[in-house]
Amino acid sequence: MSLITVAAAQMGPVSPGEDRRSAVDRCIALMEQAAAAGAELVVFPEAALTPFFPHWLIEDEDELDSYFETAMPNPAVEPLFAAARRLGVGFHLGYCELDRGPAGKRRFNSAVLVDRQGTIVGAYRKIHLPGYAEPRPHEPFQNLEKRYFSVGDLGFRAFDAFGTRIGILICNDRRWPESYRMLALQGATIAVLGYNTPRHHPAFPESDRLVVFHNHLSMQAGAYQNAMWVVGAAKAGVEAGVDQIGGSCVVAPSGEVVAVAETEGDEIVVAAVDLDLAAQYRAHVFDLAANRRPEHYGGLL
Ligand code: ING
Repeated sequence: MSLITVAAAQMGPVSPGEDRRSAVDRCIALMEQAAAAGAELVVFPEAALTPFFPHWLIEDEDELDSYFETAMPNPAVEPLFAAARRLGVGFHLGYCELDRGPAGKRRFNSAVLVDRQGTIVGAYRKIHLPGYAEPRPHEPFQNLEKRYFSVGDLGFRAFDAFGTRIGILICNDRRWPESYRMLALQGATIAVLGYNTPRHHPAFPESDRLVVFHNHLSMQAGAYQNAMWVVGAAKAGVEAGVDQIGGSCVVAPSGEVVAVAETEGDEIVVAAVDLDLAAQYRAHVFDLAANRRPEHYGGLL
């Protein structure tokens, strides 16, 4: 039996004006709870340090930049890395990244995977950016991810960490089967992800009644069809006027939700991840190497 105890660290709203230190202190408190419950890996949400600002139009460049981290770690986040080292707990953190590389100033919706020594062992930049670039003033809130972020340029990758291979996804990625498959083809046994998901879809209100179902359906299907565990952590509750779902969970390779949040606030959701179960499903149901032949798919997949 090869077990890793993981925790999805669901967060309630990060209020506009709540400074990074407050968000980081909440993350540390959740990490301490998770460590006390035996967790070795804690998964924080997408954009864990700020409100999900793509929900409104920001036209001032400096104001927009204020929601981004220019380095990871940095002085505001360092206490979380220090807590990880103190507690011997690794973590995934979603945050918004300002990159000033050779390609100039670029903004990404990003995440890092940090091992139990507090070392960054993996990084990812969100590829499936939902929403739109031009604001829709008639809608009650926006999703301006296509305006604020560049498409991630790091690809889908699995990282050697915690004695296995762990892949990172971010929010909308979890709805696309290709996301999990790209990780599974690289040997990932666990996918970790955070999300900010409104309860209401302004352009498709007919789907609102199914938003919680679709959240778990996406992760359950991804887990089962790729013989992997999926750990999803929500930023939940009414944040800057937008009601976001919780439902943070741990999903087994069987597709079963083995642990799920009960609140819409700060809450840890702990489960023992059995890597042997992923191996069983890979061996007996989804043996990608033996049974998935690209020629079956006309070169399209
Ligand atoms: N949020 C939402 C998500 O994928 C969304 C956007 C909701 C798209 C519902 C489609 C349907 O959960 C982010 N941040 O991607």
